[in-house]
Amino acid sequence: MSVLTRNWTPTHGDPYRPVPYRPTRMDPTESLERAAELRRRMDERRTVRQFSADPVPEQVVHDAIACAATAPSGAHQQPWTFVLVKNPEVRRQIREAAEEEERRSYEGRLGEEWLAALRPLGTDEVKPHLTDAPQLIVVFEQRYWLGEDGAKRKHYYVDESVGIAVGMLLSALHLSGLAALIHTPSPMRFLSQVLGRPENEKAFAVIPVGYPADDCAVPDLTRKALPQVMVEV
Ligand code: IYR
Repeated sequence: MSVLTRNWTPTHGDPYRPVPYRPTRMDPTESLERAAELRRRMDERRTVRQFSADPVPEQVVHDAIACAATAPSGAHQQPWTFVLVKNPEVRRQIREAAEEEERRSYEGRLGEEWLAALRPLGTDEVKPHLTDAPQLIVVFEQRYWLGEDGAKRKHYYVDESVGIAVGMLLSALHLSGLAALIHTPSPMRFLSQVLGRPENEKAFAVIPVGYPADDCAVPDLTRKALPQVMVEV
């Protein structure tokens, strides 16, 4: 692993050194236009499980990961690693292990209440996207910082930080014209092993990326309307 990754403790213990922040203020009319357009575009995002084999421009994926890595994080510790899995044999291993776990889950481990919640989504233990989508990102959360000498430092609000980063990743991919799925095989321990990640990292999500297949279908879902998700006090 590169020094850049392992020694990334940019601010720990440093004094507060403020720098000016003076972004150009957006005109409210433009804000309204942009917000409405963004709302419309984001409402078009769908979780996709059937991908075309067509390649996607890899730079778009790199840019989306770079966008995700701008997320706010606890104590600015940026506790994330995005593994772009290119090796087809490694992807085959991930699919095999994930489908093995999912088989047990769908055969009963999840319990009837959970299975009933999933029924309208049409999911099952078969995960072709793990090998067939043109790109696969596995997101790891760094539960703590691990120095090369084995020194450890606590990371704060890791789940929240990585969750925000993944939300930004999904938004960036969608707004760049790509489709994605957030897949959380459970348990996910096999991913650390297959991808050779260090002990301080824990798999958070598996994200196949690509274009929807020509015959792609999605469940007929509705989103809660704004008054159902927002209260004003
Ligand atoms: N991890 C399983 C099951 C699953 C769980 C939830 I919560 C979902 O929203 C969708 C699926 C799978 O990926 O099939």
